[in-house]
Amino acid sequence: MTVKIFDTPEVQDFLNSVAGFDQAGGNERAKRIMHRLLSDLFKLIDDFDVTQEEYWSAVDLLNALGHETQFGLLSPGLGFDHYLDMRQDAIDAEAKRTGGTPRTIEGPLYVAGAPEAEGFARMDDGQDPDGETMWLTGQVRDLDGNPVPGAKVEIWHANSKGGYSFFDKTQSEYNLRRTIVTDGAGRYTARSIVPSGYGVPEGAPTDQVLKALGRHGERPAHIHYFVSAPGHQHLTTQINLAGDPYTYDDFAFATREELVVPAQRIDDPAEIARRELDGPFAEVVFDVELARTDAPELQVRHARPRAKEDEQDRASQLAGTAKV
Ligand code: MBD
Ligand code: FE
Repeated sequence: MTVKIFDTPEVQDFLNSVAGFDQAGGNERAKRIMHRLLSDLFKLIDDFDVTQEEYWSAVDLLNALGHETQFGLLSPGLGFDHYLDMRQDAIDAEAKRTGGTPRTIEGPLYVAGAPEAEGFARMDDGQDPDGETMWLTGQVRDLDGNPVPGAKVEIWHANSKGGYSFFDKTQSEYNLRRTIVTDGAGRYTARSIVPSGYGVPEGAPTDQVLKALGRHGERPAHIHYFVSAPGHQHLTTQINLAGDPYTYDDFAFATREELVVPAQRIDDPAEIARRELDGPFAEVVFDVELARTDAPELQVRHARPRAKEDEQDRASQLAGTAKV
């Protein structure tokens, strides 16, 4: 087929009308972005001779994604989350904000309001029969190596089946989700279970998209972190456990070399007794370095709709940073 209509005055005028350029109301940025988005898509339809069948199957897929609330899952799969990180890294570099533990994507499975503890928390509810005990610990420091006491370390991860509490209704409330405030030496410690990797549900709309690209929907075993402290830059990151088949083949593109951490199996009875555990365990050590900043908006996570979080929570977080 040789039909090409995109560059005709009719189509260009049509795009201006669709984007509301001839209307007084609305939002200028929304209009400009929509105009660009629709122009790119209209041109694509022309260039690839997209058929009626292809177009309407795409509409159907978008409906299915929305119906199953999977846009937040497809987003990292299509690289948007990592691309935003790459841009944020570049923005930080331009502003001479360098150093510290690297960021990586938040993902779609955070839930606000997890129980808070000082220094130590047990994160698992003891109900996962396949859960291997994990001892997860580390120190939060500034870029000069000084410990940061009182830092907030929010941790969330999957169970032995790769499921997250709240989204997986078989788990108890806030299972494997805790906020730990670092002790006087800047340390945090959690007793939990070793997470398994996550897999996009077979046959789900996100899986259909990935399959069409010849890709899989697997993530390696990983542990999510938000780390914040007054006077320091908020950090969103994750660690990927070494040795997982997907450690370097993550469908969500979250792996960074500095964030690959071994889980070391320990069966020395003295070490078991010292932690008051009942058997061998896997130890994971992850130290975090935070850059200093006086800017309140850099001390809190960016706004985004999150489970159980509302705008008021953010307002009080921002107010909290101004105090110290
Ligand atoms: C996850 O656990 C996750 O962290 C991401 C980014 C996507 C899907 C599942
Ligand atoms: Fe995750």
